[in-house]
Amino acid sequence: MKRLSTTEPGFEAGFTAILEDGRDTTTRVDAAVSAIIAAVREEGDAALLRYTARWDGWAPATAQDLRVTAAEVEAALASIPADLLAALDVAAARIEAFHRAQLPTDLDLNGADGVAVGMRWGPLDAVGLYVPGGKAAYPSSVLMNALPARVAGVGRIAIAVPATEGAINPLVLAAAHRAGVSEIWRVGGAQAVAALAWGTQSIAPVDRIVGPGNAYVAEAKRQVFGRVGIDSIAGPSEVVILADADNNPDHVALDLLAQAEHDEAAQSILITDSAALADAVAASVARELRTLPRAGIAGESWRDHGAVILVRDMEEAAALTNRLAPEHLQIMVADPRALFAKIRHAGAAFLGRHTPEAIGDYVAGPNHVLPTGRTSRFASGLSVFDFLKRTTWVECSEAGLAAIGPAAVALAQAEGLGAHGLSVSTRLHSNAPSIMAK
Ligand code: HSO
Ligand code: ZN
Repeated sequence: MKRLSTTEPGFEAGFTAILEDGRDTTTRVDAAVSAIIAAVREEGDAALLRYTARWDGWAPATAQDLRVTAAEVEAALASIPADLLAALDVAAARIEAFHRAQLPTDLDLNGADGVAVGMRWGPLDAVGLYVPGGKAAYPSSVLMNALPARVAGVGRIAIAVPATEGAINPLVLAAAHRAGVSEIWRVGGAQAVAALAWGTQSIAPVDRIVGPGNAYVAEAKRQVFGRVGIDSIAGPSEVVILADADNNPDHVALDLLAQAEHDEAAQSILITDSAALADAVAASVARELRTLPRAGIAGESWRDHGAVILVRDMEEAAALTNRLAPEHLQIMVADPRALFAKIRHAGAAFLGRHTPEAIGDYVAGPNHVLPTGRTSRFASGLSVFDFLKRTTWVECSEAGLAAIGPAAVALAQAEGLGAHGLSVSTRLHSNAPSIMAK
């Protein structure tokens, strides 16, 4: 863990090192991935069966075995304790409601000049959601990815999730069911992404692929981009916590560790104007690391990427936060909204002393798929907008065309595009519509 103070001479160098901490250690797998995609495009299901047998530890006999049946989903639901299903429901209802409130309205500008213009929102037809297998399969992420698509009105949502020995985490199936997913395929890796993008005999192609995955999945999404849309490629998670002296150091410590336990490459940063709090939090982190189940991962993240930054005042804290542009930001001060007003770059903010980031991971409502690696400078978290697109429209009356047409003709002439000019001017000078009416 790095300790910095803005009053010390070496601060700028230390802070720059944090900004440039290249935490994404994705290995290069582009050649392997393009071979997998080529095989799926060429052979379809046969390639999926072969790769599944080779890498997922079970051998499907036919492509039908790749599809999770309704009976399997029912069995998964029956195997989950009622209180856990109820928790899933609390989360789903809140996420759904928040995303429903995001739905935009169409534009319909009825120009007095006889030219009406507008913009109409519409859902994508089909979306593929990749869900990692094993331990990285977060049911909460299934809700966060699938519910916005559902709320946007996407007709078909297909999930791809690798199954170890043929089995899938029942809570993932329950989350998919609750989110109204149409199809679940027991297939993973780059081959799953290829199948969703290009289609096979069994799996119909989708229009956009979202969801996290390992290096192969991320590279496959990059390679199918253009054929289909993709979401952003997520890097390791991070949190910045702004906290004044009036905080319980154990709360702050656990909030830092909640991020650190995701990944050895995760980054947790405390920025405070209280040296006493900084010391107490550092001590509490060390204490908690003795008992946390994922202490290995969290400890490594904290040691290699963690930081405690002492500032003169919270104004300075806001300025540093804007340079960090963190994925998650907790603001634990007396007037969090006033400080939040000074923040320009953060994927999601958690305001006050009673709002740990973990509440946003599961049940608050806003999406937990957020821009990492300082990309909140230009990117935003997942929302219904990722599953909607816009069609603009124009409708000219005869008088409207007469009013703005000559300007189009002049510009067409300047661009040397004769047919463009004529397609407008011929309408300006012809009275064909009134002849037809006679
Ligand atoms: N904090 C993670 C999301 C997550 N946490 C899922 C727990 N489960 C990235 O925003
Ligand atoms: Zn989390």
